[in-house]
Amino acid sequence: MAYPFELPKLWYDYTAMEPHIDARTMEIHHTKHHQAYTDKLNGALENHEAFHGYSDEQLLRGIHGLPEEIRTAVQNHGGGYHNHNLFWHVIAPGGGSPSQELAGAITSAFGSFDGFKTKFNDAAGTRFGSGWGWLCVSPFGDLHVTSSANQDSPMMGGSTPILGVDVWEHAYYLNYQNRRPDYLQAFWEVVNWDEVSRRFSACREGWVRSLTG
Ligand code: MN3
Repeated sequence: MAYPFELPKLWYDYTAMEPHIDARTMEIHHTKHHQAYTDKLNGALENHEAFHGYSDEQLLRGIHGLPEEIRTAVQNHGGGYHNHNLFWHVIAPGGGSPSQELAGAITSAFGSFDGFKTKFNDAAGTRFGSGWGWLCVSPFGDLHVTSSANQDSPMMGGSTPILGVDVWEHAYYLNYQNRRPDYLQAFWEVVNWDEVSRRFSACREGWVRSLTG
């Protein structure tokens, strides 16, 4: 995907994640919030044709090389565009479980699967204000958990996110109000482990490819 960026279609209904994520939240999140990031990213790039051939991933990885007048807009709206693409892919009705390869890497990085979940929930739960919690693969192939502010992408720092949870209030407020920990608990019920495992394999194999498609 490159300029002009388009709002991706979801392969499931807005009701698909209920009761964990309610349909109204899904619909507003996709059609209003994600659409706004898409439109604003396009707006920022409109008069910068030199960057029209680059994917959102390439723009974020190269953020420090962008002209100053569009750098912040691409960081915010390109990040928002990319992060939400990832989010829609890494959730699915029914959940599933990690591949053997990913499960082994999680155990070796965090001691146990529960240890990983605790660390991820802590990172996402304690992110002050708006942001994201992440499971990332470093350029050297190892897993780590982190969080980011606003729509900042771990790709700006060279890591590749393979699982992300949106902790902006727009992601959970209608159903959970201020109870972010309850939302984070419910999130585990809809993690699309097949997709997270696929992304992990792709990183491990060093594929140069867009992870948004
Ligand atoms: Mn969001």
